[in-house]
Amino acid sequence: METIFSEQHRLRDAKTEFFGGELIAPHEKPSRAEYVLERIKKRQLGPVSDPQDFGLDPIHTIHDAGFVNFLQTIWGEWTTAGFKGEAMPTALPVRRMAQTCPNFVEGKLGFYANSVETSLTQGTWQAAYASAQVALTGAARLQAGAPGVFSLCRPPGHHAFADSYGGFCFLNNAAIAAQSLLDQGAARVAILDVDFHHGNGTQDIFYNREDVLFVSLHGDPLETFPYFLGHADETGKGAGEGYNLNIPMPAGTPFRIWRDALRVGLEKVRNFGADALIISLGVDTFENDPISFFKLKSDDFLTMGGDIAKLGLPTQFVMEGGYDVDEIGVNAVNVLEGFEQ
Ligand code: Q9C
Ligand code: ZN
Repeated sequence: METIFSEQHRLRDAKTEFFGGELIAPHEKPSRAEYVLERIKKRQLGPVSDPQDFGLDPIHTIHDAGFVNFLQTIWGEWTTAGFKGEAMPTALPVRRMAQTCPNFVEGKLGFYANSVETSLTQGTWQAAYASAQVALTGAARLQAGAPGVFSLCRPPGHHAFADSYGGFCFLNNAAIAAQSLLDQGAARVAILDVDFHHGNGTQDIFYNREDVLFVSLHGDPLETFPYFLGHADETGKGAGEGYNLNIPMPAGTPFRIWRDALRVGLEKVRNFGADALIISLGVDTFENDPISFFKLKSDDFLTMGGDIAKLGLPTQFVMEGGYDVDEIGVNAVNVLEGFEQ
């Protein structure tokens, strides 16, 4: 399988994540992608290619123009304002407050944030832009007839909404790839999100639509991030009714149970009649993940890939989360090798 990868991911190298009332070294760090790449080379998975540059237009098919402009300009505004640390909001437009974008940088951050652990830094936009191009290039490979491709995206994307960032995500790589497949002629695209966390941004982007099916297997949002979306009764709206499937699961879920949920999700994709499948590939379901509570073992990721392959659909894997950096390479590449076996 071919991997699409950009060195530009390193430009996202934040010093801080807001966690437990402290500013800690981020879980989402450059070594994550390097370890996955190292494993790809060790296992000789296939060629590693640079992305093409498709520009901003395909990003604007998913994201609000004001939000994209915010991501491009916020670091300059933050430093101009004289702040010393990395950019993060202090006030959020929650229930009954005005939903108007403020002029001052601190207010803009609150307006465009959906969670506040993720700081904005110099280079974040450039890395997020490159990550989206990695996703777009993978989609182009599927369009050209590849049966499978791996977009080694970093930073991840599934917590990015059309107009908000958070959860270590800025641009929604999987959503941008799905829309580009549709714009190149696919009639129906399915996104199956196997990251431990609910893909709240992806769900919201396609919630009213019948041409993109979204299926997510994740930790119950009553117990874990992103908390405010991902319940089983969220099934889509309007024309999109029936095209969203959430399968939340409790702490301690082992692969035996998780695999039953995968079977249900894959059956939903099969009945949908997708032309192509995008996997939001987080491996934070791993038993030793530092911020998650499922119990998958490294071998289970091979089985997962094999189960996905049985659908027989052109499949693009888009990297999302996974924070046990020592094992992220083995776990992610196991899914890809399981798919190809
Ligand atoms: N106590 C992705 O996996 N913070 N994002 C969790 C845990 C945010 C995860 C706090 C986790 C974001 C792409
Ligand atoms: Zn995750």
